[in-house]
Amino acid sequence: MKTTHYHTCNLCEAMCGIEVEHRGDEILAIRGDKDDPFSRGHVCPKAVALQDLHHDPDRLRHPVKRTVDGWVPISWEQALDETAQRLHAVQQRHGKNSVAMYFGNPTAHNHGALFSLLPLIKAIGTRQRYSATSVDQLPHQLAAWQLFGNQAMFPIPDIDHTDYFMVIGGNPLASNGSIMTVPDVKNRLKALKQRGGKLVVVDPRRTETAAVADEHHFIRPGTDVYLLLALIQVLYKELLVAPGRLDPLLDGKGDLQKLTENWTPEKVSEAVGISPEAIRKLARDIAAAPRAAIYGRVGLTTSPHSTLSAWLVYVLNIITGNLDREGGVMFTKPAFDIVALGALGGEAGSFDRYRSRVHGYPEFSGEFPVTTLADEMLTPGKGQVKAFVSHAGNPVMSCPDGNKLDTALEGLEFMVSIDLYINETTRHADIILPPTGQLEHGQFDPVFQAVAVRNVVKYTPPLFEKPEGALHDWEILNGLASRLNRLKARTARDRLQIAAADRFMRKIKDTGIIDLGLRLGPYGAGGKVMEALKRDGLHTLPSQAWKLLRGKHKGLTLQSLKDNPHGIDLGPLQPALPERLFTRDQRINLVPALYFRALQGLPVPKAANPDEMLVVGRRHIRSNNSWMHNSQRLVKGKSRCNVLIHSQDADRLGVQEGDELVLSTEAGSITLPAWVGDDIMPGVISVPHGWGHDRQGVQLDVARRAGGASINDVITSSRVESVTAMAQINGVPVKVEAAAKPKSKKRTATRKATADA
Ligand SMILES: Nc1nc2c(c(=O)[nH]1)N[C@H]1C(S)=C(S)[C@@H](COP(=O)(O)OP(=O)(O)OC[C@H]3O[C@@H](n4cnc5c(=O)[nH]c(N)nc54)[C@H](O)[C@@H]3O)O[C@H]1N2
Ligand SMILES: Nc1nc2c(c(=O)[nH]1)N[C@H]1C(S)=C(S)[C@@H](COP(=O)(O)OP(=O)(O)OC[C@H]3O[C@@H](n4cnc5c(=O)[nH]c(N)nc54)[C@H](O)[C@@H]3O)O[C@H]1N2
Ligand code: SF4
Ligand SMILES: [Mo]
Repeated sequence: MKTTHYHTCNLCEAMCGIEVEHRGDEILAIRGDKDDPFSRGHVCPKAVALQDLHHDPDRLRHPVKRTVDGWVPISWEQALDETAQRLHAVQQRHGKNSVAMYFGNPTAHNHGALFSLLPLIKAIGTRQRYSATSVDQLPHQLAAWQLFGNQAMFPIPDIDHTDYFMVIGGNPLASNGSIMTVPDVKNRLKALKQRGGKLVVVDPRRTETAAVADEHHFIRPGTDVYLLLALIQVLYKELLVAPGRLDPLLDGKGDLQKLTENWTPEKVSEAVGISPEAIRKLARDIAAAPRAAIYGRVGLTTSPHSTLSAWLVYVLNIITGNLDREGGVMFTKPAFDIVALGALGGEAGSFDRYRSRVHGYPEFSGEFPVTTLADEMLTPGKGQVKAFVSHAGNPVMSCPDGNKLDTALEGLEFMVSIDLYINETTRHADIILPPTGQLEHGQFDPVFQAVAVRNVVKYTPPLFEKPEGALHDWEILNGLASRLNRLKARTARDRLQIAAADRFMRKIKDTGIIDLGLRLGPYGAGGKVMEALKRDGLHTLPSQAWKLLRGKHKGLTLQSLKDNPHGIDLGPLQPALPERLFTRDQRINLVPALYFRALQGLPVPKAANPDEMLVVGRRHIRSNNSWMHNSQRLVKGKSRCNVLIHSQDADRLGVQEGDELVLSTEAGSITLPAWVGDDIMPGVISVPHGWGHDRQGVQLDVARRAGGASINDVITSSRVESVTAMAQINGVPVKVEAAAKPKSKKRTATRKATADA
């Protein structure tokens, strides 16, 4: 019988509602859910490919162990026991910090995994924690914590009401938004224009978003900080600073003015690549707009000076009166309030409480930057990393110096990956623990609901029953945490407590935690409980949890969400300050000390070096970081992994469309075909990441044949941002040469990977 199920796509941050038509286990069609009040029927080609993921023969469906005869299936009991024992043994031999953990991007898209993460982190207890954060949004988190007192308190562009939307280093038409959950962004941008608003894009490439913008300014990669400083300088100079309602809450205004006064448009123009007149006009336009939202994303947070740039974007919104007002950048009021719950759990943010062993890089929020992960494995001495846990990540493809990490993983004593596939990273594991696929578990998005452009909430139950003998992510993580805790337990009482915690988690399940979170949230009936929690701390939760879960409440519960399968719209974003501030004094210091120091040390920008080409990234609607490449429908056609290069540069190098280019640095080199065009700044090349799946042992049959090479084999991990040691993957210099022409011209990409050589 044909049945329709409503679900939420969890591949990117947009949370599109989907309608899945299926007959038993067979998926017949995937379409946009027109009744989802938020995504309004929008989907992209990736959602349709969820069926390929579901049916993919390469997707692992049971735990596997590596043996001399290759991968062999093992039981869950054996897999979890052995993993816990081996991790424990490594820690016994080499100390707590000899186990490293890495959490990849999909962790944030999987509520079950999110809920079970902290217990596992606690059970392992290592300081060697890493995640995709330090190749992505770390500077935003740092700025949110420093300015607003909570690393998860992101200002979100009120795209549906703004009159002026400035996008710096983001391409929402390809990415569908990030730290701005905005399904159907194309129509939302159309509406912006229809009401007379303006879209301005600042990007080294004329992107899909730039193509529909009213204004596009090419910017030299890595120079956003200078543009932002000059904009603020002009605002002060021309008496256009007007923080409005929030003015009485602000500290550090004098410092800000002083620190920016010398950064005139003339001083930065040449390096930035935008004329002084154009910079002045941008500043005036922002000030003149009744409501403006300035937004910076991956291009801004993963390029040089990202710490300062991310902070200055927020500052620019604040001093023009656009923070916390309709049509500016606003804070969400999420039904499952991870922002407040995180703060309660002591996760509001931290920086530099301790440093990494090899390079002395600062901790951020309990993690080290991925730029040191390989070196922590390769550098002998006390505290050397000997074992590795990866969850939903592919750092060999997504972190700088992929080859080096590839080599480092080879030398470990033990590695376990919790992942759906044998990819470039997980191929090094001793044991792989595959969770249920996207349509086999329920979907709830505590992270992305908290960064959405409207207040929305939705839960969808699994489309397919969990297959016999499969485990969800949260069950795997919980199983591992319980076993590790048991191995560490000293007393009978410890063991009883561990067993009780394990039983509790298995009883309430992921859905129980969603229910609890909703009840505790601002639309639940948990106001009183929240007060009690604030007073007594989160450790009182388990004893109260059952009462809360069982109690009858008028407010929002899981049942309300089950009754509304298309999701619930909780209205537009609303002003929330000062109440929502997590700073101790409930004020905003515009220039926290770390930014003060960093700004004082900022070098005067240099004009572009004509011999150097800067690489930037590129996302495509049919791709998703380093995965989803095993779907034929998404990868079909010509390889999209190529080098976009300006015709002027192509002429200089004597290359034409399709000719091969060699990109190299001290980290390594790759060869990719040229895509010659004028939609990119001269001196800049654009290359997508996550491609080149032909490494030995990778079990992705379609992806292997899709071509390309990994740009992160060329980007070095030694070039780090000066404050946080965050990765710099955008705006970094790369040597670009024409490849020696072979006698018979080969168009497919080849890769010179040291690990394979
Ligand atoms: N050069 C360059 N490098 C970049 C970027 C760039 O723009 N340019 N972007 C960076 C950014 S923003 C990010 S976020 C990172 C991403 O980097 P990572 O998070 O390290 O890698 P992904 O490619 O997202 O790999 C996700 C893995 O999770 C698995 N997976 C998918 N769903 C699930 C699930 O539900 N459970 C489990 N257990 N596993 C699952 C997939 O099989 C896949 O192996 O890449 C970064 N790297
Ligand atoms: N289709 C698709 N959607 C995705 C993903 C995907 O892989 N595919 N990945 C998801 C993830 S993990 C994330 S984090 C988001 C990212 O979402 P976005 O931030 O929108 O990411 P990109 O599309 O990479 O856009 C970054 C832009 O920054 C520009 N840029 C590079 N360097 C600089 C610079 O120094 N200054 C300025 N001003 N611009 C610069 C690049 O040219 C590029 O256009 O997308 C998410 N959505
Ligand atoms: S934009 Fe595409 S990938 Fe992202 S949630 Fe929507 S359908 Fe899924
Ligand atoms: Mo990301």
